[in-house]
Amino acid sequence: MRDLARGMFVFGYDNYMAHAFPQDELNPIYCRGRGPDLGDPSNLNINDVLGNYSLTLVDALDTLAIMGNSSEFQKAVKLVINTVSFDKDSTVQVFEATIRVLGSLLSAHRIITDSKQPFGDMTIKDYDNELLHLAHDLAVRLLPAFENTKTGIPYPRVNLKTGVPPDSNNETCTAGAGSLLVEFGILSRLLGDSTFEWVARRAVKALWNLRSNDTGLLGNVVNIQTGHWVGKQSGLGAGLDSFYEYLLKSYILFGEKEDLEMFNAAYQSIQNYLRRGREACNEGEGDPPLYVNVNMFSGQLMNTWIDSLQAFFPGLQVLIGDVEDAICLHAFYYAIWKRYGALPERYNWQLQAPDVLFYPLRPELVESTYLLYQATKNPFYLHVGMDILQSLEKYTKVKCGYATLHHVIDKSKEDRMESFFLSETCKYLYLLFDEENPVHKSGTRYMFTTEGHIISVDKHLRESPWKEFFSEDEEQEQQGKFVHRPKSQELKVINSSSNCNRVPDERRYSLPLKSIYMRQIDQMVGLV
Ligand code: DMJ
Repeated sequence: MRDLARGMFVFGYDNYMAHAFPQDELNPIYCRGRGPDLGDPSNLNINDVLGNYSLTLVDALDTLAIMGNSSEFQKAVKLVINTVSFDKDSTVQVFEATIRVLGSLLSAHRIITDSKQPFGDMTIKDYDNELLHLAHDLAVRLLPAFENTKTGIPYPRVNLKTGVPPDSNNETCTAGAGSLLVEFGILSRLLGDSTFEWVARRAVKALWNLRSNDTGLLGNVVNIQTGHWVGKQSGLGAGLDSFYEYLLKSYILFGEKEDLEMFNAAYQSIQNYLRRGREACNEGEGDPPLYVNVNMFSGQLMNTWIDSLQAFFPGLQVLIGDVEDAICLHAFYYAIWKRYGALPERYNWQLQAPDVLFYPLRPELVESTYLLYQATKNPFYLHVGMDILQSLEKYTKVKCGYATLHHVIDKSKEDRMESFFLSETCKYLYLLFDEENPVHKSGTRYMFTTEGHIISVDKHLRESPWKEFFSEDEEQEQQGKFVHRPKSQELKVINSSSNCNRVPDERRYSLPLKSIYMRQIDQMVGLV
């Protein structure tokens, strides 16, 4: 299975290099490349992601390293250094440029400069921090998004040459504006320049201060000048997903307690208002736990769909040790996958049918599967990974790569292979089956950014000249490579009897969820 996952990545990557590079994306059906749709600047679906900066190559760098392919990694890094420039008349989405490009450059820079070189020789001859300089250059070009905003919440889009476009939209989604802290914080700490972390942190705090006094929830779309919520929907998926993720991951990386405090409060509100179903995942009566979309002010149900982005949440729950609850939500998403061989973008749990039918090769279910396997070592998750791999091969493989499913039922396709397929979907699948990978065995603790880029967690990133140092003692108390365990008084999660609610060893080789509950979930998605 590991070789199959590697083969999937290689097929997509080689075809991108052969048919699309230096353009941003591969059109895998017609075997050609695609850059920003300059003819139609309003085509945000495409232009938000593409920037005319060889996106897929940049996004794939650390996957090459994780797979131990040093010659291709070195070749790719040199290509990036020699050919990628951000001095482009491209209007990009700040969030996408940050997580896909900035994050990848920082990750690869750390891999190159790691004195231990756990993935093999990934050093670059005469490397002079070029990737860090590129990251810096990009971040400087993104900074105008944080200017002339009354709240400190950034504009969603910026032109890399000219700054915020004059006709710019004042509305942004919470995840887009509030999930920049990991990459901006790393950059600040590597450069010793607080600017980037400061603006990203100010945005998080501004959003946080706009949460509802009654429920503690945030909405999904906000006006950056007035601070009014334009979208009052609160949920775990689109518009909010990585906001929660980065509160916790910023804490893991930088050790700033305020990030953990915000995460804890957000997690509590999520449990109070979004979680429906029986109290425990694996015992008791009632419907299986499910996280729904509610009005941020009233906590009232807003609709009856969940989206595929939400499938990342069990992985986040693993990081805080709420493994039992993670098992149930993951099982729900896996049941949907089993029914369609993919995850529809939106699934209506009341109608037991998809509301939005496409599947753009997203990684979230694989990501949670991988993290649950790391936490439980239950072979069930290897089986899930195998199932996902086989469906991808069967339904999405085309002449020159892997294509977006336009329709999860009739399996018709769109000519698009998003860069996260190589940076996340293939990476998590490969790591799931590669027990001996240095990510698991090297003794270094790694954290994945929201785009799946690895960043080693070490005390140097906790040092900031503009903040007091994170205490060594506290750092040593944190154990485990993936399962971060904050101190009990710091992190209290509902439905958890302990902070790390691990699955007992005796359940390791039985189903993680009692078969009666598995069947119940299968019934809920119309599988049986
Ligand atoms: C990725 O770009 C990131 O994971 C992001 O946080 C949201 N989801 C997409 C892939 O689905």
